[in-house]
Amino acid sequence: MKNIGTISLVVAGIIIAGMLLFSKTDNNSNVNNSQVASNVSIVEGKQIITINVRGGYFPKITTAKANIPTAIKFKSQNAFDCSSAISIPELGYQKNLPPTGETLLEIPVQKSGTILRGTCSMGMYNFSINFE
Ligand SMILES: [Cu+2]
Repeated sequence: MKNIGTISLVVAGIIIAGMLLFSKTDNNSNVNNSQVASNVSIVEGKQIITINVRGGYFPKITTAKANIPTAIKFKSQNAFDCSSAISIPELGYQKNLPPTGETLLEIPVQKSGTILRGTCSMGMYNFSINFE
């Protein structure tokens, strides 16, 4: 029984540490979300769409270019929630992202008018990428 007490103390510590990290980085993510197109960049002819993962997907809606090679970069930071279990049904993609890290997903060239939608495994959080 002593062990259970110790474990719950450790768990509580981790949760508190996580909450502190959340509150520290919140300002930064707000700045990123307000810059509409800042999550799409083109590097050496390849379009990189960055989606931030933690308690959901940000930005929720991305406008990207159609007809060019594209990759989606999932950036997770302390994503100890179900948003790390990501799925993009149109691509048959399903993955458990690391709680913290970057995961690059190369996707086929998309036609104009295509909308890719991603969700967490529970369908609670979602995001979409519109190709124009
Ligand atoms: Cu979920």
